[in-house]
Amino acid sequence: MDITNSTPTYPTRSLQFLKRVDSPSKGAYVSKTKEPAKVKFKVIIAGAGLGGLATAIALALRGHQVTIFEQAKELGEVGAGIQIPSNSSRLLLKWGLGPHFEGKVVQPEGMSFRRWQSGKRIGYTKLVPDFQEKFNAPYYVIHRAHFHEAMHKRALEVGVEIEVDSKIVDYDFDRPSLTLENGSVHAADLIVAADGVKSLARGIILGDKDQLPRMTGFAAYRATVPVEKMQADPDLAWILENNGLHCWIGDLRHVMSYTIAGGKSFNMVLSHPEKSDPSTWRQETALEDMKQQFQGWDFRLTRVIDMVKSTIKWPLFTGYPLDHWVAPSGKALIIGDAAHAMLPYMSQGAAMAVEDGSALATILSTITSKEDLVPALRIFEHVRRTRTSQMQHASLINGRIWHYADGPEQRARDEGMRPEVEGRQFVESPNQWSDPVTQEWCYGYDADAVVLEAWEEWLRKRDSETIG
Ligand SMILES: Cc1cc2nc3c(=O)[nH]c(=O)nc-3n(C[C@H](O)[C@H](O)[C@H](O)COP(=O)(O)OP(=O)(O)OC[C@H]3O[C@@H](n4cnc5c(N)ncnc54)[C@H](O)[C@@H]3O)c2cc1C
Ligand SMILES: *[C@@H]1O[C@H](CO)[C@@H](O)[C@H](O)[C@H]1NC(C)=O
Ligand SMILES: CC(=O)N[C@H]1CO[C@H](CO)[C@@H](O)[C@@H]1O
Repeated sequence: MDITNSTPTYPTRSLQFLKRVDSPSKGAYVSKTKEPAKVKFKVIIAGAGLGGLATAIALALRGHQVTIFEQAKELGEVGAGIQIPSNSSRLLLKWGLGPHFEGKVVQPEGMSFRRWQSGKRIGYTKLVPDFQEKFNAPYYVIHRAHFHEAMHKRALEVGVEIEVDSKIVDYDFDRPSLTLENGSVHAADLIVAADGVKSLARGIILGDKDQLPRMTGFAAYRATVPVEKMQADPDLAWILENNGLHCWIGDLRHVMSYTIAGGKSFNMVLSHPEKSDPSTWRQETALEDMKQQFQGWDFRLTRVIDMVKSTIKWPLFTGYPLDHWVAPSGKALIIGDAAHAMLPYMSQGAAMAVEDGSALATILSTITSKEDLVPALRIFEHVRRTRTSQMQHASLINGRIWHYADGPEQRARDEGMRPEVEGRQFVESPNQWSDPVTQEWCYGYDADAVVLEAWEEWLRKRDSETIG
């Protein structure tokens, strides 16, 4: 074995410089992850959300034949923002979404955490140029509708067929096939269900092992305010400078905010405690309730909240690591929120679905015979289940770190973030965007490389067993 060339088996930063020798687009894995598939599959995807579209694009780019069935009459997303962290943007740009993002994405200069009452900055992660330099990809925020539209356009460009107004009412995962509401039956080599948190496929694949995503005791209001309105107020204009992300944190509540729509709209996600059943919520009172929840917070924040004309209240669920994602036949699986719903506190839900799609396309394009489909899906399931359950956990942990009432934990937390605000060196931070170890795990993750490595290891093991 060539020891000098093998991956270090201990934590080290001593080889970091190697990452900067060549631009990443010339790296071995990247070229490998662009190779066309050796076996071409006919794939049906259930659901044209961000996860379904991402998976469709990744598969079609490798030469697989992809059809999506979507129940909605028209494609689209809700009117709110979404963050696209570096390791998701890296994949999306590789898939050619760049031109569709132009004029739509915003690249925030940094992320600031703020005290709930004074707005004083207590934590800070510099994103530009740091994330681009460290993780070879920008950190974007975007309007969900623009993100969805970009994905939709790219999917059509690469030959994906999308059928709207096509509600799936049943699956036969042995064949595999699915039945639409209008009675038509559609078969394929593989069915990928990206049908969201209320997934029909999940229950069929897991049977009595199914675990429904659970309420977390939190809900979020989502709202936007036109940027001109804020610019007109001298107390508020600073919030818009450099398109920064700002997160006010306090007792059981927080407000994550940033500018979307190419800089025209200010987006907020306002998380607060909520134990009641979503079916009892009344959207008519949501606006008033929202203002109530944040009374006494930073007067500049509440002034922005007062500018909101309408809001939607969302329940916040988290899933738990599921027993399996792949049907016993090995011809169907769940991905995205269907497989791993999570609190939005790491801003990684859709990013995980993008990673799922990329990893799936990569492993399916490496196999050399249809017989390898089943083991390949098992390896995929293992790798992705590990990654996404960790992210579910990290999201829950942010709910703990951010939501302390004023007191000893809050003071220790704020003290722990102080070096990053003052521009001093640090080796750990309660801010999970800044903590060096969390950061490397979260944004330095290469979904394609990890799944390929696991697959190659499985192949080596199989080959040595056949020979032995
Ligand atoms: C408040 C909030 C903020 C968030 N912020 C971020 C963020 O900043 N960054 C991030 O990465 N993620 C974020 N997320 C998470 C992200 O929105 C989700 O993880 C992501 O949208 C999931 O995509 P999906 O395709 O798996 O599911 P969905 O978007 O739910 O798509 C499922 C699709 O399947 C269709 N479907 C369902 N059933 C059927 C059927 N029977 N037949 C046909 N079609 C069907 C649905 O109509 C839908 O189009 C946030 C979530 C919330 C709630
Ligand atoms: C049912 O819907 C599908 C997809 O939208 C379509 O292709 C098919 O022709 C429809 N079948 C009938 C019988 O209407
Ligand atoms: C898939 C992907 O974009 N992976 C990148 C994540 O960031 C690291 C840097 O830490 C790159 O080396 C990977 O290529």
